[in-house]
Amino acid sequence: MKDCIFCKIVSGEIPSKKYYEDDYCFAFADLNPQMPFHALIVPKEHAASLAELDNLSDAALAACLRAAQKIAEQNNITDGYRFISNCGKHASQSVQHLHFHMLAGRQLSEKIV
Ligand code: DGP
Repeated sequence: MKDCIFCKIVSGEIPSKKYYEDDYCFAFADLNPQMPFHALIVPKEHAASLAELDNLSDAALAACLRAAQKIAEQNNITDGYRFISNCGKHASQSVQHLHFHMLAGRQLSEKIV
C-alpha cells in the first residue's frame, strides 16, 4: 500500500535489518528496540491490524505466527519471548500495518502491562 512504512520495508524501499522472510511474511529489527532482541513480524500483504483481517489470507496470518519459532531458533532464543500485537488506539498502535512484536533477551514481568 502506498505510503505504508512497513510495505516499504517489505519491498526494500526502506532498509531494515532482516531476520526472516518467506512467501508470506517478513521480519526485521525494530527501529527503537525495547528489549535486547526486538523483532517485528509483518505479513507481506497489507492489513491494517488484527481488527482488519478481511483482506489478509489465512496463509499470511499463519506465516507470521509460525515465523517466531524459526526466528527464535536462528537467533538462539532459548529462554522464551513475548509475542504481542498492538491493535488500535487503546493499544497505542502507531504503524497501521499489522505487526507482531517479538521481545526476548531478558526476564519480563508476569504482567503484560
Ligand atoms: P506499534 O506501536 O505496535 O505500532 O509499533 C510500531 C513499531 O514500529 C515501533 O516499535 C517502532 C517501529 N518502527 C516504526 N517505524 C519504523 C521503521 O521505519 N523501521 C523499523 N525497523 N521499525 C520502525
